[in-house]
Amino acid sequence: MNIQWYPGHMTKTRRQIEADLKLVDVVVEIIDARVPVSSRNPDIDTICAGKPRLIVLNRADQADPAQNKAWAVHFRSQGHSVLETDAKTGRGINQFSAIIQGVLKDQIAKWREKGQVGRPVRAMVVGVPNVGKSTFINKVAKKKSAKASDRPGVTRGKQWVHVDQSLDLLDTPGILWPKFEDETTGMNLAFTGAVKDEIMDIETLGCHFMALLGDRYPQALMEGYKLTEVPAREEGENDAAWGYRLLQSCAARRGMRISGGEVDTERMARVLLDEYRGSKLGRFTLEVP
Ligand SMILES: Nc1nc2c(ncn2[C@@H]2O[C@H](COP(=O)(O)OP(=O)(O)OP(=O)(O)O)[C@@H](O)[C@H]2O)c(=O)[nH]1
Ligand SMILES: [Mg+2]
Repeated sequence: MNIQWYPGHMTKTRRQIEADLKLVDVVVEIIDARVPVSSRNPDIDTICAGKPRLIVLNRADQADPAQNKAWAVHFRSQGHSVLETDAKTGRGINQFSAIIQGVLKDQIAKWREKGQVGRPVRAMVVGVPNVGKSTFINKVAKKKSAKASDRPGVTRGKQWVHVDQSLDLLDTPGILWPKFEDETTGMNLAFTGAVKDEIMDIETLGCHFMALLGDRYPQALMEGYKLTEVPAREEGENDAAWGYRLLQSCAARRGMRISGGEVDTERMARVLLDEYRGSKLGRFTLEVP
């Protein structure tokens, strides 16, 4: 499954981010705790090189708690400051201000020397689509300033949000990059909702996600769809084929049928992805450090 999504508005946003970088003191890179590698945009790394940066491991509530810890340790070992958050409920958000002050410690000391006491920190919030940038900003600001919704591509232009006298945040539209390194990156971004569903074949995506769950989280699959067992992968059977059989089993258990009595695998694929994205199947981290 070769997934690519890089519409014109993302090219435009990329240029905007490059231009606005000189207006900010720090970059807040929000990544998805479920896919901490795939949700790191290499373009953002290139553009923002040289700017102080904070990595926010958002959607921590949807990822495996032990893996969240491991990923935080991993990024810190690379010299990054890391904050773990659940922007939906606000968990972790109250540590944001202190961490930012820490990241900019030297800068703030310099401002003080120059007599610029009380200069507000300006931070640009960047990340892949749908990772929770606007929700994060709203939680930090304690008001619904930025539009947020559970699909990718909601924020369409940049927006400054004034938090208080010490902090201003710049919300930006989510961006991807022109060519994903491999199939897995594209699929991880698709599973988690960073890629628009309309550009993909959802049934095929569902097959691949079923195979991933069958391999790594069979227990969750059995519990979520009340299976007595997960049909075993046959010798040489690929993800698409095995995943399709798993979709059939789950659709049968849920009584999803099309006229004529056949199981409705396409509907099952949508339900699977909806339930996963809606945290109904459990907390899974799809990439390990
Ligand atoms: N469970 C969970 N849901 C979250 C979290 N953060 C954001 N969401 C939800 O994810 C959806 C997307 O959030 P947005 O804030 O619109 O994401 P965005 O990164 O601004 O998206 P774009 O503007 O489209 O790039 C919303 O329905 C949020 O409620 C989180 O930490 N945990
Ligand atoms: Mg947004």
